[in-house]
Amino acid sequence: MPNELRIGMVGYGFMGRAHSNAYHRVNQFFDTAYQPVLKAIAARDQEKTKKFADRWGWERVERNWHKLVEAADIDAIDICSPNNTHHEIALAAAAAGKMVLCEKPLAMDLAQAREMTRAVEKTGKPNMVWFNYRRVPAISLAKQMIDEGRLGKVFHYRATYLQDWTISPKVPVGGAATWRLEKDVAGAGVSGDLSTHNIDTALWLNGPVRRVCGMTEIFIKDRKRPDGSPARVEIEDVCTFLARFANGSNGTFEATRYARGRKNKNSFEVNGEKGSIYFDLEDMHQLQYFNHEDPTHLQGWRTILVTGAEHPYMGNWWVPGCVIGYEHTFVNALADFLRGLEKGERVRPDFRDALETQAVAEAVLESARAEKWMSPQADLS
Ligand code: SOE
Repeated sequence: MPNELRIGMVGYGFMGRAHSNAYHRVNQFFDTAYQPVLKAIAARDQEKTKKFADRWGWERVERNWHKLVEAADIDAIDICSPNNTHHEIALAAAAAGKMVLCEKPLAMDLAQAREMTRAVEKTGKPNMVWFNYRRVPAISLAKQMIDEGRLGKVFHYRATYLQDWTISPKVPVGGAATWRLEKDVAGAGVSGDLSTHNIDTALWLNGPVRRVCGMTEIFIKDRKRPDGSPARVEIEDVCTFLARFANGSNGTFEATRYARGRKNKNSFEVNGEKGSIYFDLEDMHQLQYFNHEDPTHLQGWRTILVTGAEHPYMGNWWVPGCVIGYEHTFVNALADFLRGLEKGERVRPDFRDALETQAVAEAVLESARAEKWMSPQADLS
């Protein structure tokens, strides 16, 4: 009989759906000693929350997130609401002794991220930040290959996160998905929303970043709110930066919502002494690999179809060749979290890892403002 992990979730948007789906699916595909129970949900609009709860099988709706945090029958608070709510909810949940799971980016800024990390660590309970792309099997395979030494010494790390959904001046500031353009709600622009995904993956694959030099731009400075009133855009549309990693490699990062034709191109290439790898989320079941140790007459980039039982997570899904998708990365992440609970092991990325990511993102913005190199300062002291 599995142990119950009773979840209280805040938010019903894009991530509310992705997480609800993961809570339902995880025990159907992974054997874990813990089983999530979709206990209660709270979000801003009661009517919509009720509809969401019915559709996704949440047992009850609470009037607000405070009620979730206070509830004795909830073990873990999952924060899927917009960025400006993460800090307050995480601190309250930690003070109530709950486990905390939080969507990315962890916080509005580094000061908040530090406080949140201290608070959840004080509870001694597990915590996690949903940087789901680590759980793309091809990205996990990249990590495995790097750890196996297949690339040797790394020289270059090159990441992009390209989208195109804000090019039209008609996209409003504020609203269901467009709160991402509102400074008071999102905290930052693409550096928080997109670069943090690239940074999390890079820190995982290539280790700490020592120095960054950033450049940002706001292409459309005047937009409208959903009610038609004028809104000045205060967060960056594009964020490009150079990075020096502690392992001596050089990195380049580019995130934008103005790359016409690119919908969710989250990609990276790593070039090492012995080989290279390349990944693109728009072809997420593949990993490209160049092995310099192949006989010279056979050398060339090969495409690994990452769908076999020998590949990370894939033994829990379908037969070889049957691909999985975006939503499965959340199921995989949750499976890892539940296994961590079972074994009493740290599951990453946690708040401490997300704090490191936040520190890099903040250093990039400071660097862009000051037009000089900066060092990320994640320290908790
Ligand atoms: C932005 O468009 C967004 O929805 C991000 O917020 C998600 O984190 C990303 O994975 C997909 O794009």
